[in-house]
Amino acid sequence: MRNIDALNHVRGESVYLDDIPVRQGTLYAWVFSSPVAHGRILNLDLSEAEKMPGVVKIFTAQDIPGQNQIGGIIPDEPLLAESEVHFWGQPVAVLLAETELQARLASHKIQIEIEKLPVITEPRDAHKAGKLIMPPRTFTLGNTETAFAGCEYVFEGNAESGGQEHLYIETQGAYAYVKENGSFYVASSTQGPTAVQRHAAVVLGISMSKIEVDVMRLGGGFGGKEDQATPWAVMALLGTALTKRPVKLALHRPEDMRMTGKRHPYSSDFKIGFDKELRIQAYEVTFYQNAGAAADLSPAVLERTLFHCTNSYFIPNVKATAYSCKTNLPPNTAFRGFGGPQGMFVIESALAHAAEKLGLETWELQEKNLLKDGDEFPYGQITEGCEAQNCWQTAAEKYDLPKLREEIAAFNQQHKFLKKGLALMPICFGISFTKTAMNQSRALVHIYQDGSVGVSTGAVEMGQGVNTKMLQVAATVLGIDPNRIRIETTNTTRVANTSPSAASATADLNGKAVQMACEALRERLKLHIAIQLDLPENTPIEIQDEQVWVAGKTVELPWEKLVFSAYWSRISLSENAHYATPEIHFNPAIEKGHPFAYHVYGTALVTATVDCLRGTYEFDSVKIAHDFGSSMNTNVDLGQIEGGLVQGIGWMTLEELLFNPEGRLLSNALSTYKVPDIYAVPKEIAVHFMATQGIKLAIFGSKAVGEPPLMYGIGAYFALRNAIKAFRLEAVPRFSAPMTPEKVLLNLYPDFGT
Ligand code: LUZ
Ligand code: MOS
Repeated sequence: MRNIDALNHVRGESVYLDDIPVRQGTLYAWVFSSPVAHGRILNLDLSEAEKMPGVVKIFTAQDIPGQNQIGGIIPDEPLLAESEVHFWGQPVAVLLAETELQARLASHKIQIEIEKLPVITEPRDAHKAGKLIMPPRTFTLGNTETAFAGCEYVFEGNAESGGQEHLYIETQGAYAYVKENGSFYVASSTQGPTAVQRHAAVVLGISMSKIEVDVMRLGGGFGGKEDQATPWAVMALLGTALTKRPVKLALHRPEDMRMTGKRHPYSSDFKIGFDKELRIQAYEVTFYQNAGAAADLSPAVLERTLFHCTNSYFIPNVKATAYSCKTNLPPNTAFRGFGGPQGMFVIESALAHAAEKLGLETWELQEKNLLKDGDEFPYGQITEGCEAQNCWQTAAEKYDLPKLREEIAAFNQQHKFLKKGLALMPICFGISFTKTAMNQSRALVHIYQDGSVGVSTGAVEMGQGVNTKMLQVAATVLGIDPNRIRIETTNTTRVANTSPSAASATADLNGKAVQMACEALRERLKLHIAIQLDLPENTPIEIQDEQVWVAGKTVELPWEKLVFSAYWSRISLSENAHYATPEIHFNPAIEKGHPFAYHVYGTALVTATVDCLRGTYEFDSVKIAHDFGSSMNTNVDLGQIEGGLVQGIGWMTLEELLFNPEGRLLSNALSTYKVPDIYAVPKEIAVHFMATQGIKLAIFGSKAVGEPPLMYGIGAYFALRNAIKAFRLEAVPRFSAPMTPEKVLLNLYPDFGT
């Protein structure tokens, strides 16, 4: 089935936040933010700004009627700065004016006096200074100390990975107005409508029932709107509460890039030990996470780094420790993979490092240590339905790995200044929110009198195609034409207490709820048929292709007639279902449990060509064998693989966030922050759909697909590294991502300029 938004998107008819027609009297907001990364506010003078044309109101922390608090996991983050600022771009005041330009011009007249305080931008510096978001966490399996003592080979090193700007095409934004009687409406570009509702209630000092959050669709989220859509929606609501006028707040790109958090940069140390047969016996790793100036989702991201620190390998003795370090950067947040990719980059670096020392190819170590059924993860879950070796072997065979290696060797023989590199990248990603309680969902399904259907869930459509999947579930279970079904906006008055659309789990969680609601309606309609037709008990009844089948024969009762007759018999045609993922649990006191419903596996073969005079490179091909379970929509799923892969390649190779020592973002526009464009996309992307075991906790056996493919991008880093080494045998590039063309060049010619 084609993505239901496809035609609307290409016609430009899909409605995003900025397409919502504004009401009469709407005010436009502009956010005034801190011009330094750390300091004490000595004086804030709004008087000149207030006199500017069109300005209606400027509000600060002092105008907040409830609590000035938007922290999610830890209450450590004010909506608006009070006496101190902790990052460059931290919101301090919000200007409301008749036009956005007027609000923006007035913001230049705000006078702020700040006493500067020392700025920390690096996580290890924060760690040294004792600035931690929370106490460190450690996952252990077996005993690394005794295991290392018995190892034949032990290697140590470190690895760094950079942050990543989400660069959703639609920037953060919200539109709020008063309904009546002290209650409010807000349209928000958020992945987490309930997060907006909850924090707005706290800040406004009213109950959640007085705030309706509505989400049509997002122009991308990638985790950047899981938690960080909240402040902008709350500011719009606060502006509305203070002026009684509608307020629109939509960030411009430079403001969005400056004020919002990104993927967490990590700095890590590793130690890895092997036995004679090159099986990994022990692995110790310490992660220093750059959390930024407040907790945001960092504790959960840190946890997922620990969960995925061994990627798709079995390691019997593991000790993994992670520090969430408080720095003066915007609070870093969820980003596709949610700390998992950062953990995987380190184990892949450790394997590449070991291979280099042993004079082997990395893939020899990777292949030997892949997970299999019955293996234990460091967090206690036992591997079931493991596809790690299956994906690896399928990729190697289907794409003829030996031939690929020969071709690359031959190419490298023939070319002096062009060198190719190959890397294999296996992945293993756990599906479920690691916070067990968040794995719940609801759906509300109405069948209208004419046989058409409206479906509401907690799922937010952000371009990932979840609405298409929800529609497929409803159409399949009800046995009707998809054209009869409308997927409604995500709205807190229809579906309450939503978990954010995140963790790759949105289709599973909400799809299960849609399935349950539709099954209940279907059974009710069948009972109605049995009564109407006076059928003997246990007569098989089916509703398929909009027809009723009794004991295998159609009866003259098309869907529309059936629905109307049920309605006329006063049967409820609405159903609300609740789903909570069974089987999962986790005990953080001992860091053990069964946190994931299942795992997704895959293997990618990544080939790059480096121009060894210029340091530039291209990705020739990425060939993937991916574990989809039984994919319910191969178009949508292929789109997720391609998009995730390219986003991962961007993170690992092109996208470089630069902050100066004062904590100011230098790469604050697309002229200085490079995201993959069409030329950066691999020339060939091949995806082999592995029809693997249809996991029952996946919707219709179709495995979650959002985040896992991003981690194939890690292979791009190692493919480049191998190409560099093909040019200069003795090169030992540091494990430091992104591998930008500049860094490639420096690795090719380390003595240049000295
Ligand atoms: N968000 C979250 C996530 O709150 N918990 C998670 O485990 C998670 N995993 C991936 C992406 N977002
Ligand atoms: Mo996400 S990183 O699943 O919001």
